[in-house]
Amino acid sequence: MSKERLLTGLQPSGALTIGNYIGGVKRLLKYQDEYDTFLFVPDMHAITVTQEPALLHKRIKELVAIYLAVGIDPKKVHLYIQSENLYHANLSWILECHSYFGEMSRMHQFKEKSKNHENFTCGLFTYPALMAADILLYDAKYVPTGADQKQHVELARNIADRFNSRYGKEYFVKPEPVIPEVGARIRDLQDPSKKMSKSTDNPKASVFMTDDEKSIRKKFASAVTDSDGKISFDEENKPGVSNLLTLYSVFTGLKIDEVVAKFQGSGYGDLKNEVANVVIDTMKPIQDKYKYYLESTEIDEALDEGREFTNKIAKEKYEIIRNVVGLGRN
Ligand code: ATP
Ligand code: LTN
Repeated sequence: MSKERLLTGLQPSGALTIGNYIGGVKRLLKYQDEYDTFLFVPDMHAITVTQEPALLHKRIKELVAIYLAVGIDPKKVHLYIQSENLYHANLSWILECHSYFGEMSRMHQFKEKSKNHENFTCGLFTYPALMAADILLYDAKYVPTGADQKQHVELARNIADRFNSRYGKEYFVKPEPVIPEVGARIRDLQDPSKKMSKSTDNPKASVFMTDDEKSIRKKFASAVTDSDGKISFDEENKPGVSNLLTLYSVFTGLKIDEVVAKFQGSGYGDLKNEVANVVIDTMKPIQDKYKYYLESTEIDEALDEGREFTNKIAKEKYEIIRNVVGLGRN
């Protein structure tokens, strides 16, 4: 039996944090064996806000190198760049013409991102139609994302439904968002009331997958804790210490209770040091591979293959949809 399709993309908006690793990238390793997996770099989404062109090119490549370094196998996964497939933008236009101003205006991300700016782009507003095109072009059934993207996947589902009923056939598969169960949410090291995020302004707040040993140690050493001095897991009253315990747990596979027991009688300094050790031990081999891939031709080979493969599928789908809505000659 053929595998079901799963599709996702991570924006090349900055280096990935260990939060992204735990909550996003690591999951992909499991998916690549279970599903027909499409993994792409949504670079066209990135330019909805201003980007420095040279830096964007660099980040696209770095993101693909990270994927390969953690063990994404391009023999199993279709790995490609959104802008190298013109059908995404073409289908996006047709979908824009099948979505409503009202529903787009209700997207939380747009409301959030446009709130503090006088000048935001039209692309920022129509972004969910492009995201719907990314998904619907490939008949993807499952779309793993962070909770903040759930609404966009639901919109894609609604657009698919509307399109199918308007034209009287299942032209598009209705996608389902796959949101991780309340798993480990890694917190900001300087303000543990927030989640650790790649687009932080405070360099001490996030540990990046590519940080060297010295900076990982420094960041954990200066992580905000509390003045109680006792190691226990209490996310509400001791968010900083609980975050460190969570990190130790996810990086070693030990249960939280076991971690708490292990550190009974230790000080915060020991805990920070040990967390730094397990993070460094996990990241070191990934970083070595990352450096290797950045210099190798394997990135281009994987992306060329992904581009050829996905262009064929996307073209077929796009031609059907173009014809169905009455564009061009039939
Ligand atoms: P940005 O700062 O650009 O908004 P982000 O670091 O908050 O990015 P996203 O791009 O929103 O991350 O999410 C990418 C993936 O990483 C998602 O699957 C999300 O669930 C996961 N993720 C992000 N931050 C964390 C975190 N702190 N802990 C666990 N998982 C996370
Ligand atoms: N909007 C997503 C990135 C993204 C995506 C997609 C994810 C663009 N197109 C299609 C899943 C499926 C984000 O900002 N994380």
